[in-house]
Amino acid sequence: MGAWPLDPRGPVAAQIAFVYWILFACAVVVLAIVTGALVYSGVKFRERPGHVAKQFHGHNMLEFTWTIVPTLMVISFTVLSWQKLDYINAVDRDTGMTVKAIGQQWSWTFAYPQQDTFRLPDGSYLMAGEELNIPAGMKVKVELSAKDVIHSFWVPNLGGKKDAVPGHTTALWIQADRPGTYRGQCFEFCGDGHADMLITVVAHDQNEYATWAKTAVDDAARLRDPKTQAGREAFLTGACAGCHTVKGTTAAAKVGPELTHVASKRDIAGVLSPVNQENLTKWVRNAPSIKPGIVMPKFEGVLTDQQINDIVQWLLTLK
Ligand code: HEC
Ligand SMILES: [Cu+2]
Repeated sequence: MGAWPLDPRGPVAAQIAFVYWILFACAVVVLAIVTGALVYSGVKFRERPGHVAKQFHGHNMLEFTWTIVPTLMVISFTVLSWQKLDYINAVDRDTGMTVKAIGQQWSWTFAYPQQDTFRLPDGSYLMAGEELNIPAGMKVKVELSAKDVIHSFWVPNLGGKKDAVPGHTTALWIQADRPGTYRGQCFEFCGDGHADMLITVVAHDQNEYATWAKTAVDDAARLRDPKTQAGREAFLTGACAGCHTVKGTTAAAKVGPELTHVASKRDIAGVLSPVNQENLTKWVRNAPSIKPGIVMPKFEGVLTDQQINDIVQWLLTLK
């Protein structure tokens, strides 16, 4: 059914769907009884030739019933919700793994635990944008924070939503029953790019998770090679990362195409080939002169020649 809360693929979503269906069923029953009684009385007691509509006031039994029954219903809903909230909010109970999700306009960055599995040769730990990879069947605590404005983390098939607030840490937990890809969305309007602030959770078979982590760490290490560090940093901290995605880094924006494997492409933006140092330099210096009307601005005069060269050297490693 897609990214829909009533198609639960994990325990938190399942509990929420359970409460939803109970409330929904009760609401339908109440609606049927109330409208049924209304229509029945309207027809049965209406004024018509040979029948005068009778007026009467007060009926203790009826009034007692329609006070007590809704009160009991509301109390049971409250008790039920409290119970489920206790389960949903128990982020630290039997947690298998903790990841940090940092929201910024307009993407999420995920920081994996400081464990050997996620350790890069330079001593840092795996961080990546766009995709959160977890083992299936494991309770994963997600610690939320935000860099600029309030965002909200929501992957409907896996769990409830929670705000990510600047200067504050909040947390929720998710768990996927089976391996698969689950889509989510920032759920707090956070500016122009809000609709593109997507979340993808990929759940791997527990036996294959270590293999995924190894590949991700190797890729990240290649991206963080000290020889191309200057270019990588210029790319990630500058304007480029505001428009482009490079998997395995914090660049996860969607305005321009993904550049994860740009060095293996046959051409640049369909107009310049091959993809080599000379053409990439031309492109980054002044893309609009090569492809008029595109959103990507020229960087000639904005970045120094050295910075452009560094960035191009790094792009050339994105095979
Ligand atoms: C305002 C958004 C924006 C910014 C900032 C931006 N780009 Fe782009 N970039 C684009 C768009 C849009 C395209 C696609 C153009 C097309 O194909 O028509 C593109 C295309 C590219 C391509 C070709 C991709 C391909 O698949 O062929 C490269 C390489 C590239 N950009 C590198 C950079 C670098 C390096 C920077 C930073 C110095 C940067 N971009 C900054 C929007 C942007
Ligand atoms: Cu957001």
